[in-house]
Amino acid sequence: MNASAIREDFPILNQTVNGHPLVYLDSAATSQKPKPVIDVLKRYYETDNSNVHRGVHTLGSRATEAYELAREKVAQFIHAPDAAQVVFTRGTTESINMVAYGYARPRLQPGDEIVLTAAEHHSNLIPWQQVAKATGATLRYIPLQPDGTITLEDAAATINAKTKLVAIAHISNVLGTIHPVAELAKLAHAVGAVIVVDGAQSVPHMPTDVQALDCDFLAFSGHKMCGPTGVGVLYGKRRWLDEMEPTYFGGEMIDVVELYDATWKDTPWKFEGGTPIIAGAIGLGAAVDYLTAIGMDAIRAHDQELTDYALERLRSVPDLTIYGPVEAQQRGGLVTFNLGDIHPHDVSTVLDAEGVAIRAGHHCAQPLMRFLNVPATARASFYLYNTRSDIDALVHALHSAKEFFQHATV
Ligand code: C6P
Repeated sequence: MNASAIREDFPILNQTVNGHPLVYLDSAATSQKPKPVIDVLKRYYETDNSNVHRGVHTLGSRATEAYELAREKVAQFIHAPDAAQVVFTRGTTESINMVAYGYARPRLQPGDEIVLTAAEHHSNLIPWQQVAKATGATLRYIPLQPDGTITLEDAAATINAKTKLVAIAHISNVLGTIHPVAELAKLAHAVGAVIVVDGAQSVPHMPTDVQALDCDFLAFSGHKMCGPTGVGVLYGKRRWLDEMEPTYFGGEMIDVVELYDATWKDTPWKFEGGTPIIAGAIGLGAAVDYLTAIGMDAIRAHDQELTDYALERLRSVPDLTIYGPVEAQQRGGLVTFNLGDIHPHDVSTVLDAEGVAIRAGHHCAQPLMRFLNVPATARASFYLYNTRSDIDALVHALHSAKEFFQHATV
């Protein structure tokens, strides 16, 4: 994979920020968009824009065809058995909430347990807290090791006959930890529970096969995988999607409407009430084409190579604490750290002055910050357009930050 050539596809990267070439290391928050995706969106609005599944005119047919083709592309990308198992949503957060409201709330009751980890993003935590409050179910946490990983022994001890649902990120957005989802699915299924996988950080960065993982639900966002904002996916096993009630009611999702009752369309359209995210889905389809042409294995290998290099180079920065597993093979393409006792927001501000964009804060994972015993961290995250020189720029900027704050405190 030639990241330098790939960079050329991303017009936004070709600019200076504060007098320095932009070094974008915040793809875990949102990725940049390549020209082919931008072009597809532009062409859609210039030539095909119309509502879907309604009009019988030519533009309506074109838009509907493009929208449904995008569903097929996404299904192939994650190896879903059937495109009907791909529901377009606004993103990971909405997808998980749909499972919480449509699957969990009607089924769970007092005595039931929901298993998760303290490393979850708030989007894969708060919906389950709400389910627990509404149903009387209990939340149980698989303990974290000091490096933020979990062990299968602990998972097996936490998942028991009372477990009805396991919810876990495939890759943590803070530590980069890759969780053993396929093994967790086996543990969940052995006790009759379902597993909900938060794929926000994994689907953009590694090959995903929902059948091999045997997950019951998978949630992810288009904007972290070269697609537009405002579109995401809920994949589900056909049986669950068919049994689940829709979350939103109104136009588009109905079959027959009477004065006092109504029936719904089939899966997946019953979940897509109102005018769906047409351009977003088509843009996501283009992103899937783009990533597929490069190859998800190659993207994963590139992430790993950069993470390895970053872990090695960052060790040269005095006073830098790196969180998470030490081996790049155990991580996604990101590194989370703190520089001495300098607040990560200050670190990020100094880095920005050198054109280096990273994220600082609690990363929507406050319980994990408490586990790490820090208020916040800084995070550099990589993607297919990053190169070793981006990491060199990060390391250089961190040395500058260290020097700046040393002088500031004297
Ligand atoms: N994490 C980050 O900078 P949405 O916002 O719905 O597209 O994705 C939510 C989400 C859920 N799970 C995980 C593991 C995530 O990383 C995210 C988004 C961004 O880490 C924004 S907080």
